[in-house]
Amino acid sequence: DGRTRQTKGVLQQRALVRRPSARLAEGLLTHLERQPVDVPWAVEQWNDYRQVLHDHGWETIEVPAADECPDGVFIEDTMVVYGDMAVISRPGAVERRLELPGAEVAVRALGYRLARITEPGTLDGGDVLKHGNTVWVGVGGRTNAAGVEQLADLLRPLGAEVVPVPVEKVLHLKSAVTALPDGAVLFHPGTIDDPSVFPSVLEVPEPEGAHVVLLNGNRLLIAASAPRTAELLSQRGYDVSSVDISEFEKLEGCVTCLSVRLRGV
Ligand code: CIR
Repeated sequence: DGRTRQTKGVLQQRALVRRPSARLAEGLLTHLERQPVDVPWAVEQWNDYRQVLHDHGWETIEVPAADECPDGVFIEDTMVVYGDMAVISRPGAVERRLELPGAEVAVRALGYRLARITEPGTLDGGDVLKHGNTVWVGVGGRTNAAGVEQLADLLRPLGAEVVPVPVEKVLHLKSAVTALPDGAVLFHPGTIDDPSVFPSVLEVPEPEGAHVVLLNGNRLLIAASAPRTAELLSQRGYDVSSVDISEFEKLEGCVTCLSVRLRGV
């Protein structure tokens, strides 16, 4: 169908990405002090990130750039994709809502059914962690209780169980935790109040190491700022690729939020 494609017998996975805005340096900050951002260097880092996805079998689809949106590169926040449905988010930061139309056009063109988070709900894609049919949603930062309820109502018919997780110390749930292919949730102490909501956890030595992108099989993408976590994961049998995303980290971004991975349905 329109959402998955077979190329030479291999499932073609696709990821949405959005080129950094020339105004990237004006991106929102919540927990960090503003630092100068080198935009040309950010574009190089973004190209390297894209390249790693390509090298691991992902086709990257560029959502039209939104130069008026400094945070547009953090495309993951614009939607939640589950099965054949793309739920267009309603970012908690009003400034970021201009990012939605372009993202919506791109995901609709790939054949996904669309739904939306609506007022009074707010929800950022970065607050949503999926593993199997469990969908953990961070509440308290950019996402509110109404946003979580709406997402639960939309995803329940698809068999998902939505579990709210309080988030206070970090911007998004996925700024604190992500899940390995076996479901173990990576976390760094102090970023999440109650890791016991997750059935299986693995503590990592660096806060930046708690974010990984699952490339395929046992291959992971991690930020270059987390070398000790990369080592730990290698020892556990994962094949780890590191990319330097320093310019995005200055804006509270991480490896997950730079793409929307479409794993097919
Ligand atoms: C923001 O504050 O919205 C951006 N500067 C960073 C968003 C990062 N997104 C994410 O972690 N999912």
